[in-house]
Amino acid sequence: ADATRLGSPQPVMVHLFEWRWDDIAAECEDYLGPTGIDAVQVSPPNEHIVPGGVEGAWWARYQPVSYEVTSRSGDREAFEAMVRRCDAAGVGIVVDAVINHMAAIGEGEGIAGTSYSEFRYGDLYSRDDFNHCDRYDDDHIRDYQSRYEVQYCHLLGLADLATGETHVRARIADYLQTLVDLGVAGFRIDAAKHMPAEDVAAIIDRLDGEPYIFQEVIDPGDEPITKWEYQGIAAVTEFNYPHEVATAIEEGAWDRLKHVGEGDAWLKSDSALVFVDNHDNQRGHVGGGVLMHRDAAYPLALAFKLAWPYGTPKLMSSFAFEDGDQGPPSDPDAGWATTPVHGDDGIGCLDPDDDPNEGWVCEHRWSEVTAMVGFRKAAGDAPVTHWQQDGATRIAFSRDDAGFLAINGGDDEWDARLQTGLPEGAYCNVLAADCDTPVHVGGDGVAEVAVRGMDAVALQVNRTAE
Ligand code: LM2
Ligand code: CA
Repeated sequence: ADATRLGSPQPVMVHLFEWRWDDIAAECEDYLGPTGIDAVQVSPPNEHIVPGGVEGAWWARYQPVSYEVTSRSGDREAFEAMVRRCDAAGVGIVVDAVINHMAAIGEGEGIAGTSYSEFRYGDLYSRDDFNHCDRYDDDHIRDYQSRYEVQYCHLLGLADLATGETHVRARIADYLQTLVDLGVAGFRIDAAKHMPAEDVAAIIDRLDGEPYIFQEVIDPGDEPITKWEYQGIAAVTEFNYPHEVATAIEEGAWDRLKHVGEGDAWLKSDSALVFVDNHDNQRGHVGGGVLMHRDAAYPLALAFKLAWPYGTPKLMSSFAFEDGDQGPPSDPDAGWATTPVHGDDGIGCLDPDDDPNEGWVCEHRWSEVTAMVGFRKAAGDAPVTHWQQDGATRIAFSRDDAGFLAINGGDDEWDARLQTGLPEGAYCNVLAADCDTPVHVGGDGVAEVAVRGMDAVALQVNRTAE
């Protein structure tokens, strides 16, 4: 679970959900590389269904038809160019690998023209390559308390691959190896909980190269299959994180954030992939009850995440939506082709103050976010010191002698003298637009800070006023 494989000691990842390969390439050069974001999680690059009914639904990407590298985001040539350009900008590509299943049982044609029918996907897989759990008429997963059902029946009716079989493992590993050979930096293993941990391990063992891998295991804490089973293989999504951050903030108990990552219920820091929201829970698809771009407290939650030294943080970069099934901004006349973020015809990134139901949100470009990415890098591996709080809504902590963050989750201004670990000096609040009102830290490390309601102040050692 070595996150430094992403190319830096404290890597930060962003999920450019449903972005086109060409746009991601440009984003690596224009924003991500310069900001210090190390990696991009991209939507599944392989051939998927052409969504009917729900026009352009995003979840078409989670229904593979073949391992051909052609998708709504672009073709193989565009994918390769993106990997090259991002790599040159110092940004790794992390592929969302949908390997537990193929498209929903049925028939149709994929986006690259591959035909499929019941348990047959082109020349890739046929009936014997699938699990047939023999529990119900349709063999869909119903009982999440049954380990067997969760791993051997069909998740949402998606044809469940027999990942215990050597030849199925070999096909999946071939696909992943092709991507490693193209230069991708890592993988998100989709629906890992739905594959026995030993199957995931066996597939990964077949790969040459050292990709960074994180496994998506949704462990609500009361099911037989747990995140602990996967921790020894590679990193794992820590679903306590979005839920604890959201509930602590919504309940006005910001002081609980002090315990994020602490104790037996949490994955080890270097095994944990952490996030405030993801593409599923921001639209209530799997869970919900999280903070997202629409919420006023979201930038503060992200500031906390980027300042808090637990786990490998992933940022969500969303498209706005009204309907949870809605696909990305796209042009129905062009066969649901995704609208570019960059370029003359692109609708560009939304102003964060707008609240429309369509458009690219680009949370990763928000000034608070880019500032806090810089903070995380500057803080390095400095430990948390000087935790302070005033009631339950006002919290502050240092990253030893490298940084300091104060968050005011209340409505009234918080004027306080707070202990930092910083050397004496006049510091810029990196979350402010300018450095017109520097924060003074005395020789004793005490800072005089004024934090407006629902706002934060962040100081970092290399950012002093001139
Ligand atoms: C995941 N992780 O384990 C993804 O993060 C999640 O986004 C995927 O579900 C899921 N697992 C399968 O890869 C999404 C979406 C579902 C959608 C599936 C497949 O959340 O709603 O299911 O992708 O496209 C859709 C329909 C559902 C239908 C299913 C099969 O929404 O109603 O179920 O297709 O036709 C009958
Ligand atoms: Ca399975």
